[in-house]
Amino acid sequence: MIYTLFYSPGSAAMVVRILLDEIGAKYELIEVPISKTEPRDPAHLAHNPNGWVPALAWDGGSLYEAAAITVYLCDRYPEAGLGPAPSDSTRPLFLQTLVYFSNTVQTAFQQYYYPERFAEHSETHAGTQKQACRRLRDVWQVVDAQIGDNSWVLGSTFSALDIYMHMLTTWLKPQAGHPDIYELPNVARIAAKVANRPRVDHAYTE
Ligand SMILES: N[C@@H](CCC(=O)N[C@@H](CS)C(=O)NCC(=O)O)C(=O)O
Repeated sequence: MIYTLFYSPGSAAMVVRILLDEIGAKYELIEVPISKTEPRDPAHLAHNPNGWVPALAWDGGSLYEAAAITVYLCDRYPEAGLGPAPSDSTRPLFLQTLVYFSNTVQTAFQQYYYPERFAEHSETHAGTQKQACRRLRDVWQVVDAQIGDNSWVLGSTFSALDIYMHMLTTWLKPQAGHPDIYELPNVARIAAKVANRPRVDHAYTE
């Protein structure tokens, strides 16, 4: 099977690209425009009507939402060891954290990067972004406390959560008022280990 990944460098599609690499799956990357001003590629819209990346397509199916694709790939390729099986004792924490990343941490980033989706008038956008910075600090603190002294997000086992979290840290802009990763020592420790993985390094430095 060959997957098609609708993709943009540095975006939420990075986790999917890296998971495909870690799995050893065959895929083609289709780089699509995602800026606020550019029209969307119709082939991309056919798989995600929102015009967001990632969208993953294969012969006979497709899926969007980074967290959903993460669960799909982990379950579809259990031999890659990227996520716990449904019967595993760490599965609840895996699902909870993945949904928290997608639903809460990513939403706080969206409020910063797309303030016009959260506040009607342009003169209120700066205030919306300031509020997003506070929210980012709060929600990242929860992640850092959850990790504590653990080696990986899930505890003692590396998983797709570590790759997902590393991707989220690449969106932090301390110069814009986001928390600095060094305020989040447990997050920083794991993100640094993930960044050193050859497939992650390759995807981000290409
Ligand atoms: N909930 C979606 C959000 C994906 C998302 O926001 N992707 C961004 C890039 S990081 C995007 O495509 N932005 C273009 C837009 O929002 O129009 C997911 O997790 O897959």
